[in-house]
Amino acid sequence: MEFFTPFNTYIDFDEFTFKPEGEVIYRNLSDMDYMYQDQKAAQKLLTEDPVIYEFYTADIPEKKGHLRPVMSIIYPGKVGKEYNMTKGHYHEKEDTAEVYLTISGQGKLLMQSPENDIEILEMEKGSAGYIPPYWAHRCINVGDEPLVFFGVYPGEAGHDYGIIEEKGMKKIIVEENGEVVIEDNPNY
Ligand code: PAN
Ligand code: ZN
Repeated sequence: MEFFTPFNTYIDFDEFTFKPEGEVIYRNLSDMDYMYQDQKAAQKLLTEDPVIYEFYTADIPEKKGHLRPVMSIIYPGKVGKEYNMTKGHYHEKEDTAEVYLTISGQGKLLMQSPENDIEILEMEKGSAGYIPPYWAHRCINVGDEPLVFFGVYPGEAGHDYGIIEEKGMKKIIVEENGEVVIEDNPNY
């Protein structure tokens, strides 16, 4: 492995800045509108094309031996009755884990095993959710403020969005009469 110099990344826990910024990725609704159940609501919102979430990564090689820190911010909101969420993915190198430390907001960490078992962890300030190897993971903002979390994953993990882009995950998280409800994905 090549020589690498130690360095700090600074996260502002009030302003949610991440410095020095490596790559910043913005996901607008138009990047994932097909992932929401209510296509009428999605198409209507597309005229505004809101940023659903953004994430900040440090400039660290995507290679075995390294660890990549990431800060993600999911903005509050819904598409129809479905809360704003990340696309979700399996790691391309499936036997790699990840940890998500929630900095602010209220969310759900939805995970799905290769056997299609579902596990859901609460995300709230101070929760450090463990995503074991092989589990797909998606975060859902069920609150009314930004859901901000810091993650660390192995450099070689890679991201596989394929299956989730095709049919989503087995469960969806929606608002029903003001309550957060977990439902079966009708398209699954
Ligand atoms: C995270 C995610 C980030 C965005 O850094 O990549 O929260 O979610 P999507 O990748 O599903 O769009 C992570 O899990 N990295 O492995
Ligand atoms: Zn991941």
